[in-house]
Amino acid sequence: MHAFAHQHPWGELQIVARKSSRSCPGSPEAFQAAYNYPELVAVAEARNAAPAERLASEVAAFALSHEADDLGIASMDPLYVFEGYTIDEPWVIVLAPAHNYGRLKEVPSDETNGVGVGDVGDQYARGTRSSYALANWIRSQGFNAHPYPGPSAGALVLIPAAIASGLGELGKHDSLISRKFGSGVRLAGVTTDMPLVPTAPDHFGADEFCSTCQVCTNACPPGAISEQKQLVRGVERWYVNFDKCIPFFAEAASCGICIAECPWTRPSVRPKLLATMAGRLHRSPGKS
Ligand code: B12
Repeated sequence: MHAFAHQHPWGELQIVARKSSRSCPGSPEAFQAAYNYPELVAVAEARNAAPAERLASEVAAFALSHEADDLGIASMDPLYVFEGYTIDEPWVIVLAPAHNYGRLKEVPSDETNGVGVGDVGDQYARGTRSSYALANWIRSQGFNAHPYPGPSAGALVLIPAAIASGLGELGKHDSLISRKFGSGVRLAGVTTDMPLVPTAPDHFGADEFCSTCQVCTNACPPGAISEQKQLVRGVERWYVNFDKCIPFFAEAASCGICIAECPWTRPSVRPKLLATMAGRLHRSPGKS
């Protein structure tokens, strides 16, 4: 079930990236906790018979008190599953542990003793603990549940599931931008057959903002982020050239410049952007 590298088409890449981040001081310890998978408990025989609305709010309360800073719920879609894998459970809960902005700004860095990479590791570790705790709580209520944590998240493609669940919009840098944390957010998933209620998608203007913003495009050292949307597998959307991104990522022993530099990630700027974009969407609702 887990995200072991040899099970994935991009497993080789993950091994290279993990090895190179080991050469960054401070990062092995930070990342170790993300790969510390607890045991999954057996599914209880007695099922919690509460209605789906009640179960969904109990899931949210549990997750928010177990290291998720936000969450969303979506119906599972085969589009969220890597080719060659199946996920049978009908619901996906996407958990969002938020970055510490100051520490995220240090990725990559030679001078900070790997501290910035440390926050990436710390948030992955929180996602691992949070998703396992939630999966085990759901199992204790008599339903099946599987966690998808860490950098790789197993068979689950997290960003489209996160967007469908209302956690945010796809940014120009190909990562999720959330209303609450900007791009400074990690993701982890839990799939389940517990009856739930989906949370609505959230459109707050990040997509429109990205179409004129150049910050991540200009900040990306290998110039991997396209200025305009591209046709990707039949859909027009933001595009990152990973033939440029990945070599830099590996050589720098991790990188998070695009998400750290994103104006939405800056805590002092985000509220102003939300207000500006709310006004713009209100004036041109047809475009939203
Ligand atoms: C492989 C991988 C990498 C590889 C390759 C990058 C890539 N995107 O393919 C490398 C190592 C280079 C990498 C780098 C980074 N990654 Co990465 N990566 C992944 C991983 C494991 C799989 C992504 C994947 O398969 N991509 C291949 C295909 C599917 O990519 P794609 O066609 O471009 O599609 C992407 C998006 O467009 C979107 N998407 C796909 N289909 C659709 C359909 C629709 C309709 C929409 C709207 C969107 C959408 O999701 C895809 C995932 O990025 C995910 C975890 C997961 N299981 O989802 C994390 C993940 C995407 N990475 C993440 C992050 C943060 C990063 C980095 C900033 C590094 C860092 N410091 O952590 C950089 C940013 C690079 C960039 N600009 O995207 C986070 C994103 C969090 C967020 N805020 O959105 C994730 C979700 C990990 C996590 N658990 O939090 N990553």
